[in-house]
Amino acid sequence: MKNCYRVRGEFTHIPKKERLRYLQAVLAISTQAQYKKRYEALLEIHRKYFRTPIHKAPNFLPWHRWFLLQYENLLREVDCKVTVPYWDWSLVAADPFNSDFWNDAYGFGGNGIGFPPCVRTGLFGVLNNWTIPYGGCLQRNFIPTQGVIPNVVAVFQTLAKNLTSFSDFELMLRVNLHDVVHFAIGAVMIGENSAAAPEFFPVHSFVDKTWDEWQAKGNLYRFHKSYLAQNYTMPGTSVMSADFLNNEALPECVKVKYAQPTLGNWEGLIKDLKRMAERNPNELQNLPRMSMAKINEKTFEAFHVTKEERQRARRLERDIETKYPIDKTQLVGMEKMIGIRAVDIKYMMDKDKTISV
Ligand SMILES: [Cu+2]
Repeated sequence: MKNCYRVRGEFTHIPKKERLRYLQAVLAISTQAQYKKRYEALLEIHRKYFRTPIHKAPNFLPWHRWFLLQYENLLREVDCKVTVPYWDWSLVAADPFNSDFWNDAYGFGGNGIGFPPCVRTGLFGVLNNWTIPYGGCLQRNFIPTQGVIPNVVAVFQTLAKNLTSFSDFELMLRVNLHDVVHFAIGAVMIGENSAAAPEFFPVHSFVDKTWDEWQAKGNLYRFHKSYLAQNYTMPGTSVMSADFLNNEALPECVKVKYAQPTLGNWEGLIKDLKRMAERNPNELQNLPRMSMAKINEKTFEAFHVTKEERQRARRLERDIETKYPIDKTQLVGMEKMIGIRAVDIKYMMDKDKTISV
């Protein structure tokens, strides 16, 4: 069993049967007596330590990797084949709330309705009698969808940060990407009780995947010195950051691997974009696409982002924005979700080839 990986797939691209197995396991741990206490105790750790370094640079990434694993372990007591799938919101950045992720039957259910904005339908809705610790109904308050979520270019530009820019990489992933997505989903996802929202875990699984990809650039990336230098256990845990740097060798012989989604026609285009981001990230400012909304000041407040970090996040925000915004009416098919025209990517790649020849 030593070489068995826990493979985490992209939620909207894994078979419906697997999606259901995952959701059923989540329902089981959150409602059945033999798991519920431990489930709630786990969520409580996140709530209790919300304002500590677990949401700041020193511990954010390894702490949440640990947290994901504890949740996954509990799910696997219900169903030993389950892993925590990730939601790659960047692939649906232009219209995130029309993603199949929010499907009532095979997903996490939709937006909240009324005041308070209770989710009504789906497995975690009022109509299914699902509740959260401390909160009654699960609440969501999707903010209007015009290009609000970090897109693939933003993710690739984050990944393109090199070793010496670790602190920018970490800040972009934590604030410009992660905090913004929490805020866009709204309500429960904004506060201390956010882990009570079932979408919290697929959202964090993607954050972890992104870190994992950055770490794959080399051992100095994977075993970053800022984590190795810590000589304390992370808040609410008995482990250190250094124990959670390598998904290939987590404590208790666990190995985690993230599977890429199959994207058909878009697969090549996305790979091209990623290559370009690696080679010449600034060039991507010239790629026309739907522009991202500016980070809402309330997002900074909700996650207690420091003044210095806010200024840096604003600077980084400009780097990942396009000089040539387009609107949705110019897009067709999958472009409407991803927020970029296929023809523009092709044009940019051709130009890039001519220059590098
Ligand atoms: Cu989070």
